Amino acid sequence: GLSDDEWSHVLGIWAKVEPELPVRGQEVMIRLFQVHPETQERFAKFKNLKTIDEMKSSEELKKHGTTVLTALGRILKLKNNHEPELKPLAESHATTHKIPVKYLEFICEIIVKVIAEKHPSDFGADSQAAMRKALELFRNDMASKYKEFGFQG
Ligand code: BLA
Repeated sequence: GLSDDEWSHVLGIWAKVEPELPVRGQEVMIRLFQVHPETQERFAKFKNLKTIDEMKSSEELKKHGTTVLTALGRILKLKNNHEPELKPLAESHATTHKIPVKYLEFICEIIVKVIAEKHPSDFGADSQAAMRKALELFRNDMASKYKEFGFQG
């Protein structure tokens, strides 16, 4: 797990992101689809969006981005005790969506980059390192739950 100090870095920057979750979520999803187009294919409802403009004007995509960052925020706030929140998410992602751990790595990296671009002065090296560590904990625990649900990830 993370130390108290690391968690306070993580939750400190998250408090700055929270007022703007829908727009940051939208940016994260668009960046994910741009950098890793194979991820877009996983979404029946988004795979037909061709241009960045189409992506930007999709209310559904913005809604999904909000869902993603809201769920992530809840998990981060539980710190090292995220298991109850993680379990149903791991189950849907293992059995219904079948999302490889690699894709979780892709989106986590993009989340760090988007926050770093928008909050350069509030997201210094220590905070970035703490956030990466928290996201790694999230991914590792997702990966081990995946296995419990019979998905190799
Ligand atoms: C749906 N993804 C969801 C839902 C939540 C998240 C809460 C709706 C409830 C559910 O189906 O369990 C949460 N998604 C997250 C989180 C992250 C995220 C916390 O991306 C990242 C921090 N899911 C992934 C990745 C992909 C993905 C990397 O984690 C794709 C590359 C796909 N999530 C995905 C899909 C759905 C979903 C396909 C269903 C979308 C729908 O049709 O509504």
